[in-house]
Amino acid sequence: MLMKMENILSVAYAISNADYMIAVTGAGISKESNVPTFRGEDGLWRNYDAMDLATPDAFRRNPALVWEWYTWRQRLIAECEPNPAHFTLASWEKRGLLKALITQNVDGLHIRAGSTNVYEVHGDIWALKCTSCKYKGSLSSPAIGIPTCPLCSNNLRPDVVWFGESLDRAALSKVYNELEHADVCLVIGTSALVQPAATFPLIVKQRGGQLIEINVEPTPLSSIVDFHISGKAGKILPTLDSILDQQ
Ligand code: BV8
Ligand code: ZN
Repeated sequence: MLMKMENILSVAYAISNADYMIAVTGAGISKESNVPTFRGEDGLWRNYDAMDLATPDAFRRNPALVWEWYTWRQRLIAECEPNPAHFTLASWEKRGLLKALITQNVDGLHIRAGSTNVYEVHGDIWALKCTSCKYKGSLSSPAIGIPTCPLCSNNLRPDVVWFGESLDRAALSKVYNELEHADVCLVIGTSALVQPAATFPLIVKQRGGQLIEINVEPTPLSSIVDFHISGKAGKILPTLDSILDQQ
């Protein structure tokens, strides 16, 4: 994995001189924690495409199947640990280097790594909400079958954002507020294909901010970022951290 030294040194310089650095992350940052991504082989479960299962229609048609998929992911995530990429971002937040973390991941690994100012824009796989009343709850272990509402006995669903569903308005306005403040935005492990999250880095760029992309492959964003570091987040972020320590 060739990391052009001058490239990573200039990225370290941009990070250490940032006034308000934020990060936008996707499934790729949890790949080294063995959480499957949504692309290619990873994105398949029993030959069902994740995009087909993560929809209100799929749940209406077959709630048991959708819950089987979420239970499978919960079991997997329960066995996973945050990796050095998650821990580096958490330590940068503690050192005041990283102001906010916007993630598309529902695995909760950023929070388990110690990050606090985290916006889980697509929800949390352990959170629950009722399909008919206002009940909200959370699971401490993987679901068994279809959980039912303790208030109205209707089916509960994972409190995540499915395709075709809008993101939480209140959370979204806080996210836009962070994007408007940022002068540096790390874009880590996302294919930048799912809206509106894929637009978040563009808002920083349009306001004159710098974009630093970390990904094992190019994405639709790679043509507009200021720096693209090709490689695994779990290797690159600790390397950047050690360079920052030497400065
Ligand atoms: C909405 C929660 C209003 C559930 C998720 C046509 C045009 C534009 C938009 C649309 C359109 N038609 C429909 C839409 C809207 C749709 C959309 O964007 N569809 C896409 C597919 C075109 N968006 C929505 O529906 C959103 N709501 O828009 O509401 C509205 C409503 C109706 C119609 C119009 C508008 C809601 C989207 C949220 C859906 N929920 N997750 C769950 O998880 O169960 S999305 C889910 O998939 C993830 O949260 C994430 O967002 C996305 C996957 O993307 P990534 O995280 O980037 O992961 P991916 O696997 O794709 O890529 C991994 C990357 O990591 C790769 O680049 C890889 O190279 C890299 N990588 C791998 N290993 C490493 C690495 N990088 C670094 N290190 C490594 N080791
Ligand atoms: Zn209910």
